[in-house]
Amino acid sequence: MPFPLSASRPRWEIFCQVVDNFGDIGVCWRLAADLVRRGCGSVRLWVDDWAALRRICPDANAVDEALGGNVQGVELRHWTSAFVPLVPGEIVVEAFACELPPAQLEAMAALRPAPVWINLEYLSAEAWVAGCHGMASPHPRLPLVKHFFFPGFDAGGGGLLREADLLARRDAWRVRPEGRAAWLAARGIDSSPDALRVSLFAYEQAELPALFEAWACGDREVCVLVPESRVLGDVRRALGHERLQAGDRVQRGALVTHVLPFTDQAGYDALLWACDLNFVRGEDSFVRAQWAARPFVWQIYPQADAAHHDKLEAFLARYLQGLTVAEADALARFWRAWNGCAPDRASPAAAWPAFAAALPALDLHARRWCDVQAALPDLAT
Ligand code: TRH
Repeated sequence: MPFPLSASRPRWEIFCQVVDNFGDIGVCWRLAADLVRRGCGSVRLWVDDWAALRRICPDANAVDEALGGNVQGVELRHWTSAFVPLVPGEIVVEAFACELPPAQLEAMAALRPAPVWINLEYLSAEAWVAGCHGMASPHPRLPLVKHFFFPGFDAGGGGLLREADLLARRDAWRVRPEGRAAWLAARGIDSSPDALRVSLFAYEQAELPALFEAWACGDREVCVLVPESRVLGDVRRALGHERLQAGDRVQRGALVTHVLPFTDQAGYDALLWACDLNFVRGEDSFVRAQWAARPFVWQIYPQADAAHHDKLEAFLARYLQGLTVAEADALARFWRAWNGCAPDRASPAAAWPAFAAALPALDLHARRWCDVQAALPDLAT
């Protein structure tokens, strides 16, 4: 996508409005930090929800919310209704169609040459994405042109966020004693070597108690690591433990559950790397699970008009390629059950045995998928 850039190390300005949950700020903070680390220029990140930023990036606790400040080379600014523009960046990114304040647009229009203005869109595997990536949208009144940037899973889209050293760090962490073994020991996670280690990051999930019951009654130990998230209420219900909180460990038959505190993004990567199967959600954790190169289950962010079902199917259509019919069926049936859209209304508990049996094949498949995606240019590039 040819963007006319006037500077080799431009000033970037990213605007992020947190709609719900952590995905929006998760993506924006990751992008901002990645650009700085790669030496792509200076980056200013405006965030409307300072509390959400602090959870994703605990270093922001040291920054004065009113004044803003620097974390990992990124200039953090609180975007409030009293917004006053600074000298705009040469590249201005509005994330996920958040509307730029009128004063910002005026300031951008006064700049010569006009800034490159990018609308970073949500990730989707749907085929129409390639046709819309890079599309221009001139401002109706000001001399500014906005370009749409769509992340994606093939060369027709804008790629996925992947830090340059991510996969090398992951592999080193998995084998070094101070990596995975130390991480598990520090959390008191003492699962047997043949246990299935599962991370569970999810929205509310009414079907969880039945799945936990299936795991508790199974032959193989299932060690579930649950970072604090919206699913915790269902975990409490499933275990009959109303006060369950971070730091707790509960055993029911073959099921051992550990609740973990919400960590920074690096800590969340470690959780994914430590597990054999990852339940993820939304956008950013969904992508990180793919870089973890282990089987995963995606809970898509629900949309009112059920548009998310099409997005789920679009990803499945890509991801299932290369699996046998039986393996593909096992994965698709479990994923659909987890998202409440199985055509036969199967529950995750009913779909679990076939999915569990397919895990060795899905493990190889996850590695292959990761390699194919890693061969494409990443989003920051
Ligand atoms: O929080 P999400 O549900 O975000 C969603 C999606 O982005 C969706 O597309 C968007 O429309 C909606 O919000 C409003 O899930 P997601 O995208 O996985 O973001 C979670 C972020 O939290 C991700 O960056 C990983 C991070 N995280 C941590 O940093 N530490 C943790 O302990 C955990 C569990 C997550």
